[in-house]
Amino acid sequence: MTDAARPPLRVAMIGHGFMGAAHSHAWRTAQRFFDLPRRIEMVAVAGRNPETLREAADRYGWSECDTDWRRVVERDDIDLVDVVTPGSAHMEVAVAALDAGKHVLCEKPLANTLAEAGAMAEAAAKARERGVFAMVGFTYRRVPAVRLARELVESGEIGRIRQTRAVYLQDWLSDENAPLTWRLDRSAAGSGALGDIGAHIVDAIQYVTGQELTGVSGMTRTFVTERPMLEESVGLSGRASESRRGPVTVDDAAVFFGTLSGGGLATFEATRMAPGRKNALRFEISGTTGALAFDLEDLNTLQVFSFADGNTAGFRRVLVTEPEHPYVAAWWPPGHMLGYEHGFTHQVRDLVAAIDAGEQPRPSFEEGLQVQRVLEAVERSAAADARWTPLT
Ligand code: SOE
Repeated sequence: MTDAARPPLRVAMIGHGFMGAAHSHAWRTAQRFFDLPRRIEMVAVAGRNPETLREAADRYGWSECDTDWRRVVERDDIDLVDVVTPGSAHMEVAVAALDAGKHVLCEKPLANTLAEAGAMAEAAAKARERGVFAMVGFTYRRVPAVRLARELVESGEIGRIRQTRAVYLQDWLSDENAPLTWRLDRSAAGSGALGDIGAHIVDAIQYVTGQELTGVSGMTRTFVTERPMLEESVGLSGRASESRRGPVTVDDAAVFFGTLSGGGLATFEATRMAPGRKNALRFEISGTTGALAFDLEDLNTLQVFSFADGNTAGFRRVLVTEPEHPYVAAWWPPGHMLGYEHGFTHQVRDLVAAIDAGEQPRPSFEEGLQVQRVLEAVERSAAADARWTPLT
């Protein structure tokens, strides 16, 4: 059981869109399934629009709401600030929270620019000296099959890594009349498919292999350069205006390849224009003695191949739903599936455990900065016709 005698961890969330819903669910659920060292109190949520804010607070279970995020961040009765705003606000909110002595969880990608990400990593390093911690929300690390992949690589199961291939495919922008949401506006989102979903595959590959990308070459495209303005936001998209249109200022797709610090080669593709693919984050890791493959649209399984099992056997489909698999014991009996939201719940579990132990939760802002270096290098390479670009 979560220790009721310990002081609670009092949380505030800034922003309340799609990610706000996923994070709220996690804050509420983690202590019901995992034995957390501290009880969680969902104290306050902040946002700009008083009506949608009130509705979000009631629906997702926050006790209070406030349209002034600064006031919330400075409150004495808040221990942790969860940042789920568009990327353009990450730096300002996260740095203010760290300066005010609050632990921070910040959605990915860490920031919209390398300079902002650098300032955030610096603020996090200073805060750490005072026992205050920051973490960036690459939640897919907490999908049991992804964590298992990491453990198998670490234990030498597939030998030395030679190649990795990763794609993140969605189709919600295939329709040329899908409206201009903030995710299509460079000043709010920083980049398009590259930062939104490319960031996930870069992190997944660096995490699972335990290696960093050292250089890249890439290209980006914006296939639809103008779209109807957004009248009303609904989920990832919304209702499009019939008369007003505006420019798309981010990429629709990015393809790139890079070198890994262990000497291997890595390829990547991120697109929100792959008809039929809804949320297909897929990767395959090829080592000297075996390989691993994962598909988020089939997230309870990991494909494992080992030459030791017989060269003709092909990949084995491992159902990652046994109690010995990462995080699974806290949930259902074997074979009873987990979903998208569980990664967020596991993230809260690991974050609270690390804070309580006085340890740096992972991924740290430094790890978020490393992903940002990759994204920035891809953009620089793409601007120079795919020129080879070492990471700076
Ligand atoms: C939208 O493309 C999105 O919601 C991303 O922003 C999330 O990070 C990813 O988990 C799913 O797709």
